[in-house]
Amino acid sequence: MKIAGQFDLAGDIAEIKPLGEGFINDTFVVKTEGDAPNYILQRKNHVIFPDVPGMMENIKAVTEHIKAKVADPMRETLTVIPAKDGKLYVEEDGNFWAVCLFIPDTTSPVRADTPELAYQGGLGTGRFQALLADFDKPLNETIKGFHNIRWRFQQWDETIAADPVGRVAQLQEEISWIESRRKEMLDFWSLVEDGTIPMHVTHNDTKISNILFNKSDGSMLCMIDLDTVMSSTSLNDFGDAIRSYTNTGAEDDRNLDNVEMSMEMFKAYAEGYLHEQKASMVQSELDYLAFSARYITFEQVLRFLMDYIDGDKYYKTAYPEHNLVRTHAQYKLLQSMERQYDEMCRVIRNI
Ligand code: ADP
Ligand code: GN1
Ligand code: MG
Repeated sequence: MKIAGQFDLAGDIAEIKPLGEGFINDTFVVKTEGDAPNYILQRKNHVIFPDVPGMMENIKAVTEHIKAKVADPMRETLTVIPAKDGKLYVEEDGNFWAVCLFIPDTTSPVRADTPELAYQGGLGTGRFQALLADFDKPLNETIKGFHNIRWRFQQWDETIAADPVGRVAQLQEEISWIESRRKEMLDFWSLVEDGTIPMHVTHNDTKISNILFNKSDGSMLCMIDLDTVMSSTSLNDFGDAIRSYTNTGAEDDRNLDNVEMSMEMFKAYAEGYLHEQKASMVQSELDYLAFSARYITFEQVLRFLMDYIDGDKYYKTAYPEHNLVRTHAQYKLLQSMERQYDEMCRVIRNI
């Protein structure tokens, strides 16, 4: 209440309730009295995002850019609500808080149950990138080297060497999953570094719970969770979405038999994404589109395992082995992608 009251809200606060299952921030819905709009209040994790003011500037700039182009600017992108002092955040006791408008009559599913939903998700990501294709202001790098596997390997090497909670010895098999793919992943990233694969403004966290769909007809509406909007390769957005939308199990499934990459969902998502993006992509992007799913899923295996080795400091966990369970489930998904890779490439070529 004390925090929410410092933002420029229309209407009096009726209640504040926790929401969502993000791994990083703490999210609340602020309900107001009467006809006033509701709001989303978030405590931004400033350990993970060291420059929250810079991050909020990014979000403001990107959403303003989108608003100028869409038919329904209050629903098709987030609306940042400033504090009463005009800042885009409130800092209190070392924590950073931000508010945006709650967009009603939407759903944010945690898994894709139908190809129609996957298709809509692909449209959503593709459209988001298309709307930002001409965004030309510099963006702050909110997390250093976020999808840069060379940087991730540097962190990885340091974490393995430090072994702060003594878990490395028991994880030799899992560590070999990472090491055996080091070269192919770095080779891919070299193409981004040398400019063969171009940079764009990208979302960087395109899992299904980071997009809102219209409740009425299931159509895509709005990309949310814009904390990681930065300059990167647009392949990462495709790859991360495929990691999420095509998984027949949960990201942290204990039953690995549940986890496979669904080719049906892959095809549907790719059709949606390419519907928006095909015309503006260069050949190198098309060539590596299917690979990007393996790249990001590999990166996710590395990040979950690295956090487990590091003593679970990054991701919120629900139980002590959670990051290891996530590692195994995402590795199963990666293997499923590797097995079906030729077919994934064929699907992309056919579209
Ligand atoms: P986190 O960074 O913790 O993942 P998100 O920004 O993704 O936080 O928000 C968590 C959840 O809250 C989303 O998955 C969605 O269900 C809901 N949500 C977030 N922003 C809005 C919004 N503007 N309108 C409606 N629901 C939202
Ligand atoms: C985190 O914040 P959230 O829950 O949407 C993470 C992503 C991971 C994802 C795995 C800033 O996303 O990179 O892919 O968990 N976000 C950050 O579910 O690290
Ligand atoms: Mg989220």
